[in-house]
Amino acid sequence: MTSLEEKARHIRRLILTALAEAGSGHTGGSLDLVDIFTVLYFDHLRHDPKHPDWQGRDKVVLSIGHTAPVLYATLAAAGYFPEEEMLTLRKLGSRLQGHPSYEFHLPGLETCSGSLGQGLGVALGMALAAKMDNKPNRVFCIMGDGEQQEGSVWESAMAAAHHKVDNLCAIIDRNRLQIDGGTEKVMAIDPLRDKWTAFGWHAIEIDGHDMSQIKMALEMADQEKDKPTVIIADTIMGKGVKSIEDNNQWHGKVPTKEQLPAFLKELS
Ligand SMILES: Cc1ncc(C[n+]2csc(CCOP(=O)(O)OP(=O)(O)O)c2C)c(N)n1
Ligand SMILES: [Mg+2]
Repeated sequence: MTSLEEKARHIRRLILTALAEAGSGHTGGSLDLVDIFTVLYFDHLRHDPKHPDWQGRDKVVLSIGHTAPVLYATLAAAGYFPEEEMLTLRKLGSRLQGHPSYEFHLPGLETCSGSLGQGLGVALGMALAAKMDNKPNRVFCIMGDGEQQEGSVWESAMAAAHHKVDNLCAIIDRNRLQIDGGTEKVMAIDPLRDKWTAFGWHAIEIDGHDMSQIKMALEMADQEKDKPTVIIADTIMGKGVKSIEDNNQWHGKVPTKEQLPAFLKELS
């Protein structure tokens, strides 16, 4: 059986290849979320890639829609659609738009996203609806750390705690970078854990590249009663390719076709 680490390497390769082919997109955040997505889709979620509309499924809302390649590559690797389709990323009419678009009916995609600050409200609506119907579905919302500067995040956070939406789990990609540089320099978001706790959430901090910590945090979130959970995952932007790691220049830059072979070799 392929290990989760091998899966993650494969997903990173799919992402880099698709982005180099597209010639534009967001490499840094897509790569740094791979370990989290691998654990989610290959170890944790209740889902069935052959039946994407199965009513009992857990749902993932990618609030940072610019990191769409990690969602697409993971869905493809899980069997929702052929991996070859990754090469249509960002092409006119493709199901794999630069930011997730529900309009194209991509199997496994739950909603549009890309306008920062909106995903948590959407995920809250899904989670609250499941609770009101007494259904066991859980909803996971992936947010950025720069995204924490959006006021609407905190409106949703307040509402989720008020309604005791314990089937909602937010995961924050704490790579400490956003487009213009360090989050703490652009507009500080620390102490982030204290803020979420003050808003009534169960907050957990982990290393977002340590799969055993990711697994454990997701299990703890499952067990939590009467409170939503936020997992603040410390990550390294561009994780996996040393020469691009921890550099905000790679927020919205892609490998050239000349760079690609060396990057893929690092992940072989
Ligand atoms: C409402 C809104 N404002 C601005 C943007 C443009 N934008 C896209 S990604 C991004 C940076 C977000 O930082 P972070 O959440 O840390 O993502 P990372 O750079 O780590 O991938 C910005 C400003 C947007 N998509 N939506
Ligand atoms: Mg960031």
